[in-house]
Amino acid sequence: MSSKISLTRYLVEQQRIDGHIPSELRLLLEVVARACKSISQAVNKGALGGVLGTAGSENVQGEVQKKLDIIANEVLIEANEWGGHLAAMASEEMDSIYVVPNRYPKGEYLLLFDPLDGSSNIDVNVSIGTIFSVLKKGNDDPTTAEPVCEQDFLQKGSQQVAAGYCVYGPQTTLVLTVGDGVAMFTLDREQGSFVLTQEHVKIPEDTKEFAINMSNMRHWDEPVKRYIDECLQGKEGPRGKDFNMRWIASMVADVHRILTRGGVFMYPWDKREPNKPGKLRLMYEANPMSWLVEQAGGAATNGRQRILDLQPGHLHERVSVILGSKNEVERVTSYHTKV
Ligand code: AHM
Ligand code: MG
Repeated sequence: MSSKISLTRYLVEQQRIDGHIPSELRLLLEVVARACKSISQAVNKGALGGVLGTAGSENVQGEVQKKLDIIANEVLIEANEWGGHLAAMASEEMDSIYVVPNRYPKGEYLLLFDPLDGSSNIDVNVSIGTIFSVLKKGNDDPTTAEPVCEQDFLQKGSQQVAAGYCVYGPQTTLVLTVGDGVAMFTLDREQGSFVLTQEHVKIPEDTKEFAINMSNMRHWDEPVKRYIDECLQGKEGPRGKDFNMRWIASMVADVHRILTRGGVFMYPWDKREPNKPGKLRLMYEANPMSWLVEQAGGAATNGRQRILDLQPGHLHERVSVILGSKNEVERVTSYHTKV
């Protein structure tokens, strides 16, 4: 790339030339990126910044919160609440929605996030990330609008107007879609800005790499067992090729690898807690990742249906996730549907 294109310029061009995004959405995305920059700083300091370890509290899903979970959540709220572009926010780390306080102007967008995904990796210095999804509040006439409530958030993933993640790994990379393909921006620490490093990201349709937590094998459903078993048989089995496995235990890092070189990621429903549809959360993990993957030519299902078509029933709803290279996702899905 001859001249560097900053995230700001990319967004301005999306707004001005392509007409993809209104100015308020452009501002919102810039603010989210700024928040990610400051989370990246905190992550980088690690023990030196006193940010490692647990916070001694639990979130609404009964998971122990790490200090960085809480710091990242606060950074995102503080950065976004005053700009005038948002009506409310929702987060993995907050029981209910956070309505923009009355002292600030309100906008028509809703921001959802998992502030620090892959929390179990924080203290062991392995890649983690922030995932975000942007929706538009249904009634956008501020004179008649009802106060924002959880119901406003319960939209299908196909209604998202922007989605992305920021991975804090060897590099800090922001990955974004506004419905015009997927673009990647690497944080230039000297300049303090995100620089476009890849556009029109494309996931290969076929792959020889899968990502699943194999320690859960005995709990899986038959279609997942069948798929992984066939992969493990390698060249000698029905797939006729050897497969490689990766599991980072950080969805952001696993999806980043898949966007970069292909692969299939699965966190399927399993028998440990049969009433729970899966581990991952639909609205701020599966939906944004599914849209990114689809925008890059991949596919995402819950084993039976396209994730982006699922109607959420509540904010913290969980879902079974199979996403990545199109032909593999279709194969796993067909093992569920054609029995
Ligand atoms: P978190 O949002 O609490 O960090 O949990 C989500 C993470 C995903 O990033 C990852 O794919 C999965 O949990 C790993 O789970 P497991 O430890 O069961 O393998
Ligand atoms: Mg998460």
